[in-house]
Amino acid sequence: KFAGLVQLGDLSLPLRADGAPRALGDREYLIPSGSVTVVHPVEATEFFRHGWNSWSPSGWRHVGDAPLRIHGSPERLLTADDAKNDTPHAHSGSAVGAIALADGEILLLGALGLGAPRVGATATTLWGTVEEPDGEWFLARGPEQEVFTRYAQLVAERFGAREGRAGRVWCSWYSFYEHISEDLVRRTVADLADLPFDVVQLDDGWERSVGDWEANERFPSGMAATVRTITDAGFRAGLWLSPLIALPHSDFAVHRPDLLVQGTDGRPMVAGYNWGGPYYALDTTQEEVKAHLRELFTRVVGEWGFTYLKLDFMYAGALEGGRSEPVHREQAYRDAVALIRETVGDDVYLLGCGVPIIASAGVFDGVRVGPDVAPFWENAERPGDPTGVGAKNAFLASIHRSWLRPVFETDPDVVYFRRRRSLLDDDQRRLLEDLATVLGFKSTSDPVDWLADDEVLELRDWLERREEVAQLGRYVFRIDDRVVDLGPFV
Ligand code: 9PG
Repeated sequence: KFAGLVQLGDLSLPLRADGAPRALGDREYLIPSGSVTVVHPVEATEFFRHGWNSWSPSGWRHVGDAPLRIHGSPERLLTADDAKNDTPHAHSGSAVGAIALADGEILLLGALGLGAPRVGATATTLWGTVEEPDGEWFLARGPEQEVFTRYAQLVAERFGAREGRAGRVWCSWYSFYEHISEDLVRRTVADLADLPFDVVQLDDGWERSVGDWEANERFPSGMAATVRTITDAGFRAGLWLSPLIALPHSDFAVHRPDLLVQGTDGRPMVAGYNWGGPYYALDTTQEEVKAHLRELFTRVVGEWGFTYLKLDFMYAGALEGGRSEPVHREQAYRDAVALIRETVGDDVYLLGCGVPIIASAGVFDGVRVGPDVAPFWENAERPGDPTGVGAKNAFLASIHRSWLRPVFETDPDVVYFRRRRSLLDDDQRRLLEDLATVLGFKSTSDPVDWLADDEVLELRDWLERREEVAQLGRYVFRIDDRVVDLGPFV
């Protein structure tokens, strides 16, 4: 155990930890994993809260205000954040947190390990805990962007960072939702053919059931034929799957409930809610499940020919529950993704969605860093849910994760160019465009025949541009010669 002072530049702060801190530089320390408390020098200030999975809320809050979290719905909390470590009356988040100091600098505590690390703050302390010790803590003080970037670089060093680049992606979800078919894909792809997209990605709607990853009746020619439709037009073929979950009525869950993570009641554990009900998680520590995942991904990549995969609802593989092997939940998750990566090889682009963020470093090429966008700004039916679909929530979460760019490509979700079938005004459309430019991931779902001529031009121009982006402040960026202040939208 350690109790003493750490020197961070001209600040001398009391620290209690499970082991002695080791100075990295003038204003940086590595501290053994475990419990950490550091007394910070400002009374009332802001705390940076980092959400556990892709959809979880991230952002700055005044310590005197109510904590940033999902309130009022245990179902939403289970699906879109780390329900096990929720602190209804205290500020806390996953893996990393920071305090804004009076001089404009920050004090950051970030985990360089798994074990569901948690970071929180009170008016006088910044604290860290873990469910299971792994790796180390990074404690640093300095200018905001510099310190976040330094943390991201250390995460990349510890977990690895991949080279995969998505390029420009067309995704079926935010126009057609589940109503896709091979005919619709054929027509849509034909219209996209002279636009500079790299990937055409089919989203949810092709499969027999979540859990049963075979083509449904709307894809009678099979998935290999649909891949040919896409690749013949000159695009990489992408596919959505949520391989670690199964719906209760799926053949998988009905026939092999023993392969699911078990609840304390001796039934499969509910891992979250979507598609109008609960879903279960596969117990990825079982040999039969590993064999199932190898077979699935060999088929999707080797037989069907997809080279870009959006793997969704992956956090379900990182929940606490009854597994056959006693491995920590975040390690079980990472092992499962590593097995998928090993099966598909290095050249397949893996986009993680609904993934635990830090545990996905080094295994995913890209990661969704916010909740779903929608063609409207706010969802009035879901007040108090910062993970509710909508452009505002997607923007707020994503912009507070742009610092993750050294770790993987950061996907803020699609940009809308269409004015029809959308309630977004021109400023909001432009905001999503700039957000995607700043985060470095360009995608849209607009079918060409939903776009007016000037909207097609705007889309083409944006896809073709290779902007220079520089960050000038927390929400201020320079995109080529234009200074863009996103602050007014926060
Ligand atoms: C397909 C969709 C799209 C989308 C994904 C994901 O928090 N939630 O309950 C929640 C549910 C669904 C959801 C996101 C969050 O959508 O993000 O892009 O692929 O699945 O079903």
